[in-house]
Amino acid sequence: MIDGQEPTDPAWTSAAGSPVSAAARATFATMFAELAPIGRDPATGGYHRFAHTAEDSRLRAWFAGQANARHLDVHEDRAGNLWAWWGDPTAGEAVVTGSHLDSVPAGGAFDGPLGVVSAFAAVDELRARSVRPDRPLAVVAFADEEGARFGVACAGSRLLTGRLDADRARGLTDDTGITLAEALRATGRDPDTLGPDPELVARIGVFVELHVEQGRDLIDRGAAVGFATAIRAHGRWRYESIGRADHAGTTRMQDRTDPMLAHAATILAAHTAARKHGAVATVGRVAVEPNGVNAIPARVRTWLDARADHETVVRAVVAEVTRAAGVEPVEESWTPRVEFDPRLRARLDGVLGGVPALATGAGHDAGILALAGVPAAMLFVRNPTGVSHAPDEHAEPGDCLAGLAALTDVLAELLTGEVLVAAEPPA
Ligand code: HGY
Ligand code: MN
Ligand code: MN
Repeated sequence: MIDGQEPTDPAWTSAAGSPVSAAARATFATMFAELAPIGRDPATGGYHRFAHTAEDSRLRAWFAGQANARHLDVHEDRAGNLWAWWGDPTAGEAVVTGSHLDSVPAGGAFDGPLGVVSAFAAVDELRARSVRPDRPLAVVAFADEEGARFGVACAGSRLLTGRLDADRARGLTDDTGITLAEALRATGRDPDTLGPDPELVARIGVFVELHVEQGRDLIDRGAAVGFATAIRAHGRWRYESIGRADHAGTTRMQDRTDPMLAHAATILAAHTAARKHGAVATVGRVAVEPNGVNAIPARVRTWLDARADHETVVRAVVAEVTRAAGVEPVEESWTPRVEFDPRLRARLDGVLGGVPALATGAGHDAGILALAGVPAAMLFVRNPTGVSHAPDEHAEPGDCLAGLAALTDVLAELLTGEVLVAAEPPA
């Protein structure tokens, strides 16, 4: 839910001590108010904004509208990501900022959109401060960051950097059997253009993503804004258990081949192994066929999301779950641990004057770009509920504005400083 989404709401317009201009405060609230109804379920307050759907098309239209209103040149890259350029994109290494607009099922309002809204508002604020960039700036909205429809997290940034093979991507299917290629065609795009764009990636001098915190670190440390130090290793695996479909009432227990038993073992093993290894593991999605109350299932698919500080720990958890499941899983996506560039972090910390630094268990496009060699950084904005990927996800207007001020300060430094990223971190 977004409280105070009205541009006139005092939470946004109160001038006392606000770190950003009145115009930016009003624009920020207006942008969130425009996004609020897109994909929102009035019954739960949750968001359904899946890739390459009608909601996605409305979000893309919104992005283009915001870019045009700021005279930024919009283009969609070969991976479906949206870019809005301030300055000539070929005039030197670009400073890029943004996030994503898609959501998980029944997702929160801030995961993704906060970074894109803040990026557009930061352009306004930079202009209000008469900052004259020495290099191009781009606002980006990465496609399909959550992988909620086609199963691969950060699909847009993985395609862009070549971490997701275009042929594999075209064949990914959603739970109705529609392929990504078909979904792209249905929204007027050509799936044959999908693929990496190394020339575009090479032009990114630095990427900074602002994101709502997905946890309680900043609450507990009493800070509105923080820095990311690392993203923990994480992946997704799909287990398929095959049974023999039959009648629930006439099939003796000793005669059954019920795949639900393997499914249950998978879940219990995930919880046991995660606690044992100090990891986290989640089974949040199941597909049962034919999914009838009075029919023994023919097939059960179980998706495992497992994460830990290091890859070896994640692999140990998955190995134990696999033993319990009795079947080898398909690895749908894998992201090794990412340590964000310490040189960049040291430089930006100098700008922000020492905000808390925290590792995260949430994956982000900034992590995928960092894995591709792009100097990347993340700013987090306090989430008073600590909840994410659910309607209770929240950020207070004052903290959103503190995040906007921090992002603006960081971008001003990167746009006008001599060197994008210092050769060595300061002593
Ligand atoms: O799943 C994640 O960690 C991210 O929100 N995509
Ligand atoms: Mn997310
Ligand atoms: Mn996100």
